[in-house]
Amino acid sequence: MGSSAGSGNSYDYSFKILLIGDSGVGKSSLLVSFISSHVDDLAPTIGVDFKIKHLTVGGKKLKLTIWDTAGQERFRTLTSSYYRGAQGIILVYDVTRRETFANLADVWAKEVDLYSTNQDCIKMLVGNKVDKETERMVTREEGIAFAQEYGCLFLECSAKTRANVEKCFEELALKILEVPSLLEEGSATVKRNILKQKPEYHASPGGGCCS
Ligand SMILES: Nc1nc2c(ncn2[C@@H]2O[C@H](COP(=O)(O)OP(=O)(O)O)[C@@H](O)[C@H]2O)c(=O)[nH]1
Ligand SMILES: [Mg+2]
Repeated sequence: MGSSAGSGNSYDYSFKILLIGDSGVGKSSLLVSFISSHVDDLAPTIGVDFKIKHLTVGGKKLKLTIWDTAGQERFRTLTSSYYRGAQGIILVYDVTRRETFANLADVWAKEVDLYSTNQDCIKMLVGNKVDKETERMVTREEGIAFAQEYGCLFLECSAKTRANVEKCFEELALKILEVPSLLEEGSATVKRNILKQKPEYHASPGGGCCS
């Protein structure tokens, strides 16, 4: 019931959401955990590029296109196109690995500021793997402090137990819905009109790759 597959899905808004953070923090697992309602198999994942999830938040029907890396974060080579046009960015660290938390400030937050095309883009800091409480190396208070300093939302979650996973995407979506400029970008009506107005496309004679 309520499957999000198929083309018959209508929606009020469509948003692009990114997952970023060090390799191994659980970005792909969070995505899988959110998309499918059970996580049997938490093997290390290779990237999936993106997945689409339909959900209703705040009375609005949303289509979330959630982008995951294909492992390029290992080489710190996420490109500007990955960031382009995102309305929401989820910055993930592993609460059991301190360096993944430090790298958010040293690396990822800087990239976000450099590349994100929308100034109003909503950011959310997520401390993952809270099921491994005995191995915790980053306190909840430290997470809150960084989120305040950086001006973003904050949650701790577990892709394994699914604790707070849905909440994380829903709170982000709710916040995006409060920002008029982001709403406009994500509006289904606007998108349809742009498509209608698009002039006929003529391929360049030489078969050039750029459009
Ligand atoms: N215990 C636990 N392990 C997790 C959790 N999330 C991910 N993992 C494991 O951490 C490893 C890396 O996860 P992955 O999703 O591939 O991380 P990514 O590189 O950020 O995409 C995998 O072995 C997962 O099974 C979690 O919430 N709890
Ligand atoms: Mg991954």
